[in-house]
Amino acid sequence: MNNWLSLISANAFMPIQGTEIAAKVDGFYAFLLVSSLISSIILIGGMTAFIIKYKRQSANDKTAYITHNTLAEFTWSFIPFVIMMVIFYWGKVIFNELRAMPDAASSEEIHVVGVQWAWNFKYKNGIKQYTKDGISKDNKLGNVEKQVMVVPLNRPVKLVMTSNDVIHSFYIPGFRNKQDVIPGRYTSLWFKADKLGEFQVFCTEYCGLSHSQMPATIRVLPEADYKVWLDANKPAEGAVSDAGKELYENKCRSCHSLDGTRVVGPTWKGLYGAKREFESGPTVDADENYLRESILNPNAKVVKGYPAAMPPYAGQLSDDELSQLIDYIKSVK
Ligand code: HEC
Ligand SMILES: [Cu+2]
Repeated sequence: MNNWLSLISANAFMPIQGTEIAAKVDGFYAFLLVSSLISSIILIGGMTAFIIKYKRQSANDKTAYITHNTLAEFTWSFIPFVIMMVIFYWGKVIFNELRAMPDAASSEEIHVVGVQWAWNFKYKNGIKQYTKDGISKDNKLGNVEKQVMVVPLNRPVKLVMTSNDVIHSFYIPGFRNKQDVIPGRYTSLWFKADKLGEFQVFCTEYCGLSHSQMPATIRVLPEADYKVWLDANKPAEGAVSDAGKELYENKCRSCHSLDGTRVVGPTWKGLYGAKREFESGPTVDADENYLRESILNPNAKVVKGYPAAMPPYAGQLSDDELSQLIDYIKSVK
């Protein structure tokens, strides 16, 4: 059923389905459309038929005295209820699938930074698809270079996203997937492209003058071509400073080890993804947002068994330095 449903909608007015999930979203959407259409026909058709059939014929026509009909009322409540629950459940299943990050996705992680008005991308191996200086205040006519995010075919990709200024929203219509991008916080999104080609990215959170022109494209390449692209564009050895490591050496090393030993603070070994317990409050998983908070505002959650001895780094580190440190912590396994 999903198939003919997604066919109707895909052919009618949706962009090409670039992922498996896109077809499911379209199937769901077509179901909403078709079921709404059928209900409208029944409702409006029935209403019209009754208007004609029970039209007052003469001055003596009297409306029968009817107060209620339990069976009719139950039926017109229960059937829509069942349909609503189907819609709710179906929507939830697809939503979960869109949101649940597969483990494999973290092996292909790309940083996305929204700025007024462009999208910047950074790869694990140091490739940067940045607008000049990472910002583009002057994109008044949308004439900023278009950033291209190159991704492999048939492999899940994880985006870790943030914003330099205001809220943006990263929307890939071809993948039927979208996520807000928020300053001071990381959000994430994943997809597995199963069609080659180029897919348009839109910003879907009104963010100022050139909002409609925040340019970016996702280019899906076969695995082999993707590898070639990665290698060809990789910054020269030495050009990618081990910025995160350097920051660690300079600022954090005195209190944090990499090998599991306890110094002043907890070791970073295996920290990313681990369950953290605190002096007070519930436990959390150490994800990007936890790491960010622990660096900027360490006293918000004090790790159990440790003194609140870490100085806050809010205002001391740039966004770039922060993400370099977080990447570095993530690499300490
Ligand atoms: C003066 C010592 C000190 C310095 C310097 C220091 N930290 Fe800490 N850090 C601590 C202590 C103590 C804790 C545990 C108590 C807490 O959670 O605040 C901690 C906790 C953390 C945590 C949470 C760890 C966990 O196990 O959940 C992170 C992440 C962190 N620090 C990152 C950094 C980074 C990045 C730097 C360098 C920019 C840094 N720290 C510099 C002392 C320090
Ligand atoms: Cu925007």
